[in-house]
Amino acid sequence: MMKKSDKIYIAGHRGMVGSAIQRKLQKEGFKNLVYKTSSNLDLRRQEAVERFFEMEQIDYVFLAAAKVGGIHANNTYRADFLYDNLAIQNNVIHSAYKSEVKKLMFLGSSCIYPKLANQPLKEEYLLTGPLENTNEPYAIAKIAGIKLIEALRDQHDCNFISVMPTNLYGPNDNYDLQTSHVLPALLRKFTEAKIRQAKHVTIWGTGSPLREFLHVDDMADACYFLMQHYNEKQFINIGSGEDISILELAQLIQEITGFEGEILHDRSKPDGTPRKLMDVSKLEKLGWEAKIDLREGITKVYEEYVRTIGQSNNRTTNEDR
Ligand code: GFB
Repeated sequence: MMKKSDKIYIAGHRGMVGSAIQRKLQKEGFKNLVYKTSSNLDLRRQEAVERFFEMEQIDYVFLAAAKVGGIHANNTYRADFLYDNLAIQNNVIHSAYKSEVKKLMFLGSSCIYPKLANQPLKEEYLLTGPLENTNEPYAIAKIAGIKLIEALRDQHDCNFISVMPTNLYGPNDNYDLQTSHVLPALLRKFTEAKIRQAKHVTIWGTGSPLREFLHVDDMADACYFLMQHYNEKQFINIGSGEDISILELAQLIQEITGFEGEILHDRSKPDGTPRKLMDVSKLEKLGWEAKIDLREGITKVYEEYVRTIGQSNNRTTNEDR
């Protein structure tokens, strides 16, 4: 069990996932938290990472640093997604082992599963078929991370674990329309369309792919729970156990934002995996389940997003004056 005085390093604390873990640990009363921004410590640089771990003598690591993005970013920056993620995770995991970190949690993704795997996705379906092409580089990197953790456990008896969260959303998400995931992209598109009183919003692909979404605060809660209670070699899924189609998601966001126009499709954009629903029975058996319902979670994020737009508009006005 982590003690309140233990030194905990959250790699990637400025991202949506790392910042949610930071909020959770602070709420639980952990004070000895270590962070480094990427300009202070580039996790792709082996020597720098080794030096950092030697100096800091860290007890626990949440490895949430990664190059991430939506379907278009994954498919466009294929070399970066493979190289950056392999470099980051190799350096952090290996240095954590060398400096005798008590426990490390490696965060992966639901895209590690074969494109056409049976649903819901059970942990044992890993490497039973070909991956989805649009995110193959990212998935290969994450699978390498899982295998490195397993091998370190086998060879050196490290208590390192891996968790696989489903598609996430929440505060500090990326709203860039070219590189973001679907949920923040649609929130932005519908909000802007409503403000401009546009006649339509265009979503990518057919709208038929099914996706499962989990609020990042639920994910952080699960990570905290698993860091305290889970010590197995087998990685474990984190999800809500429910999915919806992209068109249904668009309609839900349309309703939340109050946009009254039409939804159009850009069919030149890829659909990606037809379905990615996690089997969360292993996690539920341990006593954890998601608490934030999708409509409630999106409404909260929408309100935060609108506040941020308001703040940046105010800033611009003040600076203009
Ligand atoms: O969230 P998303 O980019 O990634 O897209 P994946 C999910 C689905 O939403 C795809 C559709 O079928 C998209 O075509 N979609 C509709 C849109 N409109 C939009 C839009 O405006 N923007 C975006 N981005 N999508 C990623 C993987 O897969 O999910 C990563 O590439 C990772 O490796 C991550 O696993 C969680 O769910 O398809």
